[in-house]
Amino acid sequence: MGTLRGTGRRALIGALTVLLAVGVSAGSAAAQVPTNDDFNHPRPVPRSIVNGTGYYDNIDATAQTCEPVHAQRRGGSSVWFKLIGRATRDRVFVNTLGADFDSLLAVYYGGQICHVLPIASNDNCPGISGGSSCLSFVALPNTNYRIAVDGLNGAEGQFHFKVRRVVL
Ligand SMILES: [Ca+2]
Ligand SMILES: [Ca+2]
Repeated sequence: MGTLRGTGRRALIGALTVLLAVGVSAGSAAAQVPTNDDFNHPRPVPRSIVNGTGYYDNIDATAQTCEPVHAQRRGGSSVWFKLIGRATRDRVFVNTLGADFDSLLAVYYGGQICHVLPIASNDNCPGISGGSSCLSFVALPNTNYRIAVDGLNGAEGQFHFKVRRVVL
């Protein structure tokens, strides 16, 4: 029950965040949809990134036709990253710890959203409150992967996207 109560609270905070964002942007140009909203326009994670963190948001992001259901949960506000493969076989650790909304995280192989192969996914990182996500998977040499960060039931907000690669 504590989980449900926590989720509701986060949803309310998410709603307030959206209202604030709308208020701030009123009178200026229309709010910007994240540039990595679509599967075909992912934010690249270059092969030079072995241990890196970026700060992003999924505010006003949308779901696409054919989009997989990430982590077996209803989403609706996904953004995409493209992990560029290295020459080595790596274990890749990805997380959104500290996100200010209840995130979903999922990794896929394939270049067409209607025909991707699920590799790994996570809703809530074990032992962490707040609904942030974490996972790891084995990345094959010279192979690219798409990684989705979505919000549970369309939740939106800001998140750290952390990637760490360890050679196997
Ligand atoms: Ca999207
Ligand atoms: Ca979650």
